[in-house]
Amino acid sequence: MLSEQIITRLTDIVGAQRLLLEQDDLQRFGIDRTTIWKANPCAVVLPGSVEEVQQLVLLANEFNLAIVPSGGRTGLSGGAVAKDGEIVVAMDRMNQVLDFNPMDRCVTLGAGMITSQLQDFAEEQGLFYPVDFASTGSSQIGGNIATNAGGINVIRYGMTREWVMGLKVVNGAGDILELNRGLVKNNTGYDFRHLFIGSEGTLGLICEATIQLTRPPADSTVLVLGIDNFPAILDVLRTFSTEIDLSAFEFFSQAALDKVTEHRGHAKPFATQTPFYALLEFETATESVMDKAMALFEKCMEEGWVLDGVLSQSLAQAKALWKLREDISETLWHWQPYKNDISVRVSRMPDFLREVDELVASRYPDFELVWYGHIGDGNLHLNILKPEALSNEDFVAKCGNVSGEIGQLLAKYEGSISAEHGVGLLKKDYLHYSRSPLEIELMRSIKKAFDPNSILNPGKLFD
Ligand code: 2HG
Ligand code: ZN
Repeated sequence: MLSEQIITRLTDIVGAQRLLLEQDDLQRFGIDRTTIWKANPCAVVLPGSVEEVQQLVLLANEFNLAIVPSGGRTGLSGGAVAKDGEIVVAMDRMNQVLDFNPMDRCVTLGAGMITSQLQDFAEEQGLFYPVDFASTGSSQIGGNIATNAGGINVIRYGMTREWVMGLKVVNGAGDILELNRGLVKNNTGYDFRHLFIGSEGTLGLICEATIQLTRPPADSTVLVLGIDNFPAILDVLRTFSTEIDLSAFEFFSQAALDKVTEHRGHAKPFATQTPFYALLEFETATESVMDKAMALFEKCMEEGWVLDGVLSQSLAQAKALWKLREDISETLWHWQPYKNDISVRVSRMPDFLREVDELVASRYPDFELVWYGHIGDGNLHLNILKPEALSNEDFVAKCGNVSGEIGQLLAKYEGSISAEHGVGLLKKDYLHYSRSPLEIELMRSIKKAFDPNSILNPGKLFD
């Protein structure tokens, strides 16, 4: 419960309309897409300017209040969960385009802008913002930056980090920092911009961002291939990527395809059933690319890697094929999945996946695994489905054990316990499998430098 004094101070900063204290609002703003924790913030505030954000942070320091920065709350690791009476600072109102320069192809915007609005803005300017994923309709740019969001085009365009040219942030001490100011070249020591990207709201609140836009791609074609076994997916990846610039190389298992076709009513790509499917996308500006793709497809069939395939003949068909991959995450909510978002080097994926399959089959035989992900980036989304007989608590506890065992395997394979979703609350107990004790200690020192009283997103990333 907040004291009258703090309520008055919060109202002075954002105005009574922008201070939300009703249970409905607390529940809505206090949670992300995870289902493990319960929302329990003490208040939600909606600042309208960088100065208001600064005032809020100064107030939090004065009264030792914790702040949870909040974007579109589409996260899958609990990074935006407010479960311990924190104040949620939601950036929704700071969503305007503030500046655009066609020469620099840079746009400066409020961190609360929805990702798809940035994509639309770019298109209106004849340009392109290439970071793309299923939740672009509700995620916000600030959240994308705070988690260094990845998505389906990383193989070609990289993660969010690649597109951030500048940031205006309020750190945990309440200072306003302008980082990099849109410069392409700026070798003046430590680049704090990159520290804030992926910091999950633990160092500062991202208020404004300057984003690089690029030339739009030419029309592209989607190819879905039915693949005989997991190692063969990598043969296909190598074969295609040495000859063609791929903009996506995704994969999913037969189990994922079955669930998405049954529950969404999507048509199967072809009649043949195969253990795995790969989805490739590439620009087809010239006939020769298409000829090359057909020749590579035939080679993969001759080698026995690929058993069947379909090539999109229209934009509508390309979109329909993408749905088979993009709708998997949403479909799986039906089975209360426990999510793992892990990566190893692409070359190590077959051995790693085999070891995880063997581990789960021998130690957790009642668990169904659904594999899919961004295989071109070495990123696997392993979803474990809850067996009906198991209670929620027992399932989460058992999955925690699985994560520990997968963590050990990841340490052996020198992989990451979080490829693109972030650490948040869900993965912090496993951070040490990917980062050394010294690295984690250095992270703590960095947090102290930017957030000396630990008021920003405490308990996220590490304790
Ligand atoms: C995707 O690639 C998303 O579809 C979500 O990153 C993955 O829900 C998941 O496990
Ligand atoms: Zn993903």
